[in-house]
Amino acid sequence: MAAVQPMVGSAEGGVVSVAAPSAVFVGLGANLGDREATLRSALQAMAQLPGTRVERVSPLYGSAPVDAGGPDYLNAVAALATTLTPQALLQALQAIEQSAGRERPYRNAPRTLDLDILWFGDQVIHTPTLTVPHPRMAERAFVLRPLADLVPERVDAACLQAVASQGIYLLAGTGWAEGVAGDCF
Ligand code: A4P
Ligand code: MG
Repeated sequence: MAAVQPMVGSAEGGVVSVAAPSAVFVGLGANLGDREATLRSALQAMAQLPGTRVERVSPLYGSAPVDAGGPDYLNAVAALATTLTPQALLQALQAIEQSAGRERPYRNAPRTLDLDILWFGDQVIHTPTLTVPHPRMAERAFVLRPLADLVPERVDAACLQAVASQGIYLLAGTGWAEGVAGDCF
């Protein structure tokens, strides 16, 4: 039987935190503004969330827009450990997107910052506001490549091969996020 975890309530009465941290992978993307500075600020903001550590950050990639227009993206993936619940983390990530000036004129519009929850521990979530694993991650080199840098054993070689034709290029090793993540690299 699964252990029952102590929970912490929010001012609104919802559960926002549990005792044991979950391993979470967050996809970061930006194709407007000072993209690298925005991604670094986002990592710093994630590291300051309650009960949250940024454990590792992937290398930084440039990528041509997939199913979208506009300038090339910068993309990366961060591995977090957090005691926040999935919904509380989603809300916190959306607040970080907003503070980076995110606008949503239409689906897949160019954006200053996009933060997507890829995996949240081994949870499978289907709510009106949150789907985990992220439903489009397996189709996207800009997610799979940096994810494979962090956890190669969890990214299927055939899936990587299937997206190999998508335009993606390495821009910087893990040093681009120096000072934000823990000491894993
Ligand atoms: N939502 C549901 N599940 C999740 C989740 N796992 N993580 C909901 C985050 N949000 C999730 O997202 C719309 C709604 O999805 C949210 O309100 C949340 O409740 P959004 O970021 O506001 O809008 P969006 O951009 O239209 O959706 P999304 O899911 O971010 O788009 P995609 O599918 O991720 O595509 N090409 C390159 N090269 N690099 C990119 O980063 N990104 C996209 C965005 C398209 N093409 C790209 C890139
Ligand atoms: Mg998003």
